[in-house]
Amino acid sequence: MRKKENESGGRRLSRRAALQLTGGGALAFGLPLPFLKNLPTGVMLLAVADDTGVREGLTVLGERPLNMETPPHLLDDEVTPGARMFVRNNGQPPKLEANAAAGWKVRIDGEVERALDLSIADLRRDFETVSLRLQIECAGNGRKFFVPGSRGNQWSFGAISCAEWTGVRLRDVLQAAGVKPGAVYTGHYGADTHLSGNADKEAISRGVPMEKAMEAHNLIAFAMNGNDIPLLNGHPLRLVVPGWPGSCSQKWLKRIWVRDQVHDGEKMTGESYRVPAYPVAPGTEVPAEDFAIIESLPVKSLVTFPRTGHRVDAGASFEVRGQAWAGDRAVARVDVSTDFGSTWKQAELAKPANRYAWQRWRADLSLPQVGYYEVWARATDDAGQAQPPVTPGWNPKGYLNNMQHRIAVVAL
Ligand SMILES: Nc1nc2c(c(=O)[nH]1)N[C@H]1C(S)=C(S)[C@@H](COP(=O)(O)O)O[C@H]1N2
Ligand SMILES: [Mo]
Repeated sequence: MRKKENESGGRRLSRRAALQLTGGGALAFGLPLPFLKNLPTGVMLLAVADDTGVREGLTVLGERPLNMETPPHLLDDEVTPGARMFVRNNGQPPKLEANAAAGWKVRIDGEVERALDLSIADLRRDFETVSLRLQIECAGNGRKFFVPGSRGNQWSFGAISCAEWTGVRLRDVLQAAGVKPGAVYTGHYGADTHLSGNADKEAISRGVPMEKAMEAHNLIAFAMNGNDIPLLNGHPLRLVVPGWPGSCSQKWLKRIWVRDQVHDGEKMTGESYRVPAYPVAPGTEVPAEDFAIIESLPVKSLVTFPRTGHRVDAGASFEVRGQAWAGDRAVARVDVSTDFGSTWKQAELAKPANRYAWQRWRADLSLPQVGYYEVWARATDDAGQAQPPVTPGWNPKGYLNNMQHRIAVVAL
């Protein structure tokens, strides 16, 4: 196999190698595969064959499982394209046949009047199809900045997306199954496999309380941005439960088990997606019984333009812009500062395309004299909660870091 370095230090596939990998498919030509060397064949094939191509410019945080985040300047699109979606895998993505969608079924069972086995054709035929722009953010986004740190993917700012998802309402499907009065929680299952290869273990299986499950914006989605869902983002069927930890949005969805108790699947217990129920000093050992399950994610924003390191003329006006979101809440305002938070200027803030879509913000700024500046952005939600300038409440696994994002700008 011919090897060629690209600027990110990764390798490019030769045309012949790409043909061998994809069995003749043309998807991988010329795409960089920075992680090629260490990937087991199955994942490599999936990455090569993913219909977004290999996601150029994303930062690979881990290869097994494959995890990548999107630098803020690549999150400037109002609707995140597949090629710029972060990827968070807890296990090994399923190896899918080309026509996996045709034979796919999802089972709804447990505390329901009638268990349902639904194909994607059934979902399309029996339920109203809706399209919504929905945020998915990993609860560990920002983990990298906690001190002391914790194991797990060292996400900085880029484990967030807002794509347009098309599917049916989870609520409508649950109602068709007939939720029994004893229903407490959902439990979600996907077709990916545990890293150990043990078929009896789930990579991840999380859920939400019935009240959240019945909220009208949760989708069982079969399309994204008007196309098939990319393989790495859950093709051919996934849940999207916006505003809560991304881990509630099961990819490669096979089953929703309606539980008569709080779901106790993989990564529902212990320190996974749970934080101390009260504020603790950094590094504290917290007793197991004092953890609470994370629900809505906190208010947050990004500066997506310009890219950090930008140069402007002193005194000249320049545009800054970005995205803001607030879990179950809406963003009420965004302010920006060029003097390390001493003074703030209110940005223009767009309404969300729909509830749970992120909100675009922009401001015109100028820098008084030649020198080094930072642009800080601070979003405030409709309950008056604003982003802190530094890491908020420390917790053992480094969840819920909604500190302000800042970029460097140099005035010349
Ligand atoms: N089946 C399955 N679903 C999953 C995961 C997974 O590992 N397997 N990861 C979850 C986590 S932790 C997050 S943050 C989101 C990420 O979605 P994305 O990879 O499409 O960006 O998917 C969630 N759904
Ligand atoms: Mo996540």
